[in-house]
Amino acid sequence: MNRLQKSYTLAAALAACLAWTGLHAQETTLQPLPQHCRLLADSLTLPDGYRLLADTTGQALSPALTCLHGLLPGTDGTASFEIRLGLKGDASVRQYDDRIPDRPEGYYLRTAPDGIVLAAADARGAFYAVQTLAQMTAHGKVAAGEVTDYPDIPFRGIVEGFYGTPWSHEARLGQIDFCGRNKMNVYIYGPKDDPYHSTPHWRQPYPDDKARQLAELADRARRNHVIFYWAIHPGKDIRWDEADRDLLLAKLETVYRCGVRGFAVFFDDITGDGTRADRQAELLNYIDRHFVQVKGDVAPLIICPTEYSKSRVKGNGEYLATLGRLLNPGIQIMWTGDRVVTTIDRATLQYVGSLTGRKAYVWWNYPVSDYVRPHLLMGPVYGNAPDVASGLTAFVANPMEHAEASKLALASIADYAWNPDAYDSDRSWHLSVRRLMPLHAASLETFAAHNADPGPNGHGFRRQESENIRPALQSLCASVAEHGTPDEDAYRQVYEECRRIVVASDLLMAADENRPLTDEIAPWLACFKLTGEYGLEVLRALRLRHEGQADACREACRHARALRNLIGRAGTDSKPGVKCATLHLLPSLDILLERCEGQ
Ligand code: LOG
Repeated sequence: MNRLQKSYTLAAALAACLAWTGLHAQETTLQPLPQHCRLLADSLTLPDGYRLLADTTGQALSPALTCLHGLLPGTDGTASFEIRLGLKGDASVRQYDDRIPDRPEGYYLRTAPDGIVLAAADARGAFYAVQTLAQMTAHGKVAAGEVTDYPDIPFRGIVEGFYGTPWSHEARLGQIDFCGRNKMNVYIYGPKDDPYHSTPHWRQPYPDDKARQLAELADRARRNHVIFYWAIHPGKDIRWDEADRDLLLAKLETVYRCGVRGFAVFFDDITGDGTRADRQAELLNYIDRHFVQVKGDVAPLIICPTEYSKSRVKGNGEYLATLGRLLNPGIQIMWTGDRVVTTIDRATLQYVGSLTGRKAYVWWNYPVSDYVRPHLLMGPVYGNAPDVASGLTAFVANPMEHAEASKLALASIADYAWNPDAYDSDRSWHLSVRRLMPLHAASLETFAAHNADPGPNGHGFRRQESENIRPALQSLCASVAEHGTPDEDAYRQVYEECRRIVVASDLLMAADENRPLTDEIAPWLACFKLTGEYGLEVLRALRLRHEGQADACREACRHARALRNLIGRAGTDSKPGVKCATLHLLPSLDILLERCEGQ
């Protein structure tokens, strides 16, 4: 029985039991979706004060406690409502020990009229229990019920590994908090355009201000139970000699002194001598032996190989086989799948696993848009297989240079990586939209639904787009092509969608709810509004033509054509070439306009 069936059976049993007691189970809005969850429709009113029973296991629980105090500030030693927070074996939660999943990062959470239990397998699990509690809490009330939870994939997170303007320091701090809230435990810092990460300055230490920022990121990561990895990309000009090896180690040492405790070496997108598997393995093993093992508090090393996707593998895969044979066990090897940009399935994991003799550390190239910069990739996250967990150790995603807009996909990726076989892309997308802009969710959803496909690209990676209106667009175009008369129902649907687009653009542009996001996507919002206006004018031309009002139709066509030209010129000096709705909506409107212009 797979997990989906398991949960379903549980849900059916529960429904029967709740029906008997006259209660209704609440459809969960928790994200990532927990493994097992039973929430009742009736929520509990939280008292002003509560008694905290938490064992102080050194510093381990401090991120969880800080988060709990932020959520529920009113500790009161005399209150009758108890909150118990602890790890397996702690006195505070001993009576719940057998409910704690025997899995890394597992936790058991129970909210009931007499109190709350947060009992975890380890410190990160305790932190995640509090994150789940936070999602169950609103306006002084908490959903009542039980959650038993753990991740299926051990490492989940973000690899800031794109070409283009690296994220700002503020954006990174926000992303690390976002990781914590979404139960992601890895952030890999490797922006291609940081000169101290790659050529020309990988050999030099960071200037003081940048070093201070790294220290701040590492600290923020610790507070969120995120492993902050710093990556170096030396392969464009590395010399395989002691001098460069020592410079590289010295650089790692300077970053270590900033508080960073995770390191990666990237050899992607290089040519020449840097691509040699034996030398790369020798360097990584040297770092492992003389740095990671000596320090004792550093996470396992990660390498991004030169042949990081099946499409890059030469011959019979000797390169990867060499890495697999030579690299110390425990060193993680990244993999983007059969192609550079593609979805992940079991077959690709088996392929790379059999070459390297270890599970893959997946670098997923989504929602990265550095190869299609005019587009935003904000549609549902779909296509990865549900049965991947046994073939990989990690699933980290490479985002867009737009940090806030990336959060839409990243929240779903966190959801998928936590519980892949129960992942539902539409459910996840709707929830992620709501998290980003709860007050403008409908508008943001309209925007995101039409900003999904990357357009034609060298990787052959495409996404569905405008799915809600696609059938109506097809019928409208077909009816006009076949008998010149627009199908009424299709016409009305497309008209309403274009109205929605104009309104959504205005509402989002005027909104103060999430300025970092709306400022970031402002050039696309302007283009999106033009697209809606263009659609409305094309439809008006179509109606006038149908009514036989030739002159008025011509005028409408002129205006529509002007709007179309403005769409073609959309963008600003800093963001040239902005594209929206290019897969179905815009091409359909173009066909209709040409038809009207042809009279
Ligand atoms: C780069 C990456 C880039 C991505 C998408 C890897 C391992 N490396 O083709 O920096 O963001 O593709 O364009 C890459 O994916 N190379």
